[in-house]
Amino acid sequence: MKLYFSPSACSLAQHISLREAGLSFDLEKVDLASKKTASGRDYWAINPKGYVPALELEDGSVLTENQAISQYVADQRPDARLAPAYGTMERYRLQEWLGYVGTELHKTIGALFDRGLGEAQKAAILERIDRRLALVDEALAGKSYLMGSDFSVADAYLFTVVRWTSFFQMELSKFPNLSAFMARVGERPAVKAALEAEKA
Ligand SMILES: N[C@@H](CCC(=O)N[C@@H](CS)C(=O)NCC(=O)O)C(=O)O
Repeated sequence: MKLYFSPSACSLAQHISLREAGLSFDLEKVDLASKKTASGRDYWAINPKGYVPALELEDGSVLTENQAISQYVADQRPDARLAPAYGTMERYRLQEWLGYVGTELHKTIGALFDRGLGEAQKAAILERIDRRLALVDEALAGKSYLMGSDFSVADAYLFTVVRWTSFFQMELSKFPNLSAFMARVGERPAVKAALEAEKA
């Protein structure tokens, strides 16, 4: 398997999950501006969507979309307990979180990277992010992770997109459970290894 990634982008979530699952995989960096991979290939030809993450499977086919790749990775190693079993109510709960992180957080926090934003637009986005994060903070009360005591692929995704708030000097201390979650996840060996590898 090969993960196409860009440092600190949302592909960090699947990078973390691959390490948490103990799977063997290759990494290839993508320059999102030029759409070229580190080995000089045209990224459009690998993923016609042009964005990361993309996971090249053993048969050469390519799987895209954060939520699909995260669940694919988790299902390769059920013993790692990164996702509850298919068909259980708990699995739908995980998908509920993946959907929330993907559509309500990833795309809202990610919008701040747009340099063309006016002050009013930025303030409206920041207010929306605050409301979305407050819900996560409440949900994490008394829990180590979104699903309870087991770290899941949804946690890897949440950690990845909430980490971007530091690029915008957003204060997370008003969300004590979320702040503790970020520190807890940041201490996981697989997370440290993924961050280190993306820096290299
Ligand atoms: N719907 C996609 C969105 C992925 C996405 O937003 N990727 C960003 C990085 S976090 C990207 O590669 N952006 C560059 C671009 O769209 O050209 C998913 O969930 O996987």
